[in-house]
Amino acid sequence: MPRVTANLYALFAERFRPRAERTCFVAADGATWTYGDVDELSARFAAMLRAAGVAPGDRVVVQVDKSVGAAALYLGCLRAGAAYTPLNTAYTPDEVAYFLGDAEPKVFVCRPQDRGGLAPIAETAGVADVWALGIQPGADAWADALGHAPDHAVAAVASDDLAAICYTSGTTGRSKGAMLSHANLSSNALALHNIWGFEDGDVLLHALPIFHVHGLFVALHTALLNASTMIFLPSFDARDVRKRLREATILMGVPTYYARLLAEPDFGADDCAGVRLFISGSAPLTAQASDAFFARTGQRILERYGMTEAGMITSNPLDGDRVAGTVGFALPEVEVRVCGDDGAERPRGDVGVLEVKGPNVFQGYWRMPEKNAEDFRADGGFITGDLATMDESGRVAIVGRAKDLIIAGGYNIYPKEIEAVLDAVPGVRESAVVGVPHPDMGEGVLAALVADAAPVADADLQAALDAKLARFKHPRRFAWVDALPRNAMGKVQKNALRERFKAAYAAASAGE
Ligand code: MCA
Ligand code: AMP
Repeated sequence: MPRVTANLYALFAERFRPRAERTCFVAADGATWTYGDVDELSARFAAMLRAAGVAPGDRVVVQVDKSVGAAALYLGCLRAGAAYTPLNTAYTPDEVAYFLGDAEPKVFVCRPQDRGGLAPIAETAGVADVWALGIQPGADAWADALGHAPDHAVAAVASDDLAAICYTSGTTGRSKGAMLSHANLSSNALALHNIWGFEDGDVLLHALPIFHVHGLFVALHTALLNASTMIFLPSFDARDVRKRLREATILMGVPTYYARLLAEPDFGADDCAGVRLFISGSAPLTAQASDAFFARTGQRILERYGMTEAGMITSNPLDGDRVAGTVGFALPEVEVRVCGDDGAERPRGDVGVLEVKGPNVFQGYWRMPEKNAEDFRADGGFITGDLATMDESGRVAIVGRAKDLIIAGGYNIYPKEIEAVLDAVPGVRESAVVGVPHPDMGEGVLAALVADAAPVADADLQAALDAKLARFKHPRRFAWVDALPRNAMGKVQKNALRERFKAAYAAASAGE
């Protein structure tokens, strides 16, 4: 039954409206917006969306730089009941074409500088409206929104109606849209706000991108629920973050953020005096990094684990032991189990695939019934593809991945997608892409290739990648081999490739 109160925006508004005069966003240049300002700006974006014919359930695809306007557009979509569909700004026009064709949005919002190139692509995909939204307050679509009278209505939705579709690449090479409902997002936000002990006066240092779950949901939602001030930086820069830490009480980041803070030789306890909580996730935080941070600052980073399809799943405790190398315990109302391929639970301590069930688990992949049939158990448990152990107390450690996935700087990179591009280059017989240890990004991308005759020039491989895939997915090294190592079943042994090339990759990357 559709209800206004099921709308995630209604939950935020209930929490922050009594504190409307409080500062919501502080931008990098010091400009501020109160909660009242943001409430009104999102109402103007909602009015503009409605005027464009966006109805509840319609998709709005957004590929823009981080700004307060972009955050207000997201909130406007929630108010209008639209399914917000964010895209990484690094995606190429080729990748954007796929997302527009798949999501079939009513409106596509891009950066002003991309509009000329992307508008024809949107037209081909049948998108009715293309808007440009830049970072300049009051310009472009932001100015257009200001020309609309605020429409404070909040769409009535059912709790399982879609609030967002977040694309994640896939092991098959085709990106999948994870459908997240209002209840998925609100249950997760409430749980995190509770277990991380948000309190009055908390200030969040927000340096994450807002096109992924970490920055858009985990960080933004918990702060909105708390009517907290967010120091809203356009991206992560270690020097800026270090400076702004002095005004913050909480920092959320991927392990690369902590590696980069530690790379500042004199970074230490003085920088963190006012911070009560450092949180890490999206990729494994090594015990070494956790210990080094503790030694330098006296603070133990709280590591948590999640994924686009389920938001946050486990977390180390706020009070109690934060154990390096573990991701803690299932969130309240979330059930995790470590299973064999048959779905039967493994004895405690054994390695298996982590499965998750609960109000956080998504509604399935957009228009992919066959994937949904594969990835869900009959009881609603979702098979994460992460390898884990669980001890007697329920504490989980992520020990590997059953899925062929590389995580660099907190971004997921699926080898299959890169192999498909490389295999299509004339002169390449076959390729295998693996992740090898990288000191800054966690993992780095390496491609092993077999030539038809002679190796193809790096520039030709690069040109093929440039045309198709976002820069962060590109292999940083190409290694030509006589043959790919295969097991008896003919499957490429990626572990063998990883072992073979990790030392050479580390040596070549040193000092980069
Ligand atoms: C940039 N580059 C990368 C990455 N980022 N390469 C691999 N992996 C990356 N993540 C490349 C660029 O293509 C460029 O290459 C060069 O590095 C420098 O780019 P630049 O933009 O200057 O990089 P940066 O500003 O130093 O960014 C690195 C970063 C950033 C700070 C680690 O990527 C970041 O903020 N990551 C956060 C990702 C995140 O939010 N993940 C959450 C996903 P070239 O010079 O050759 O062109 S949500 C999730 O995973 C789940 C739900 C969870 O649990 O949270
Ligand atoms: P994404 O698809 O971008 O949401 O990335 C989700 C994946 O990131 C998970 O399936 C894990 O493989 C990985 N991940 C997230 N947090 C952690 C963590 N704390 N430790 C290890 N892996 C993590």
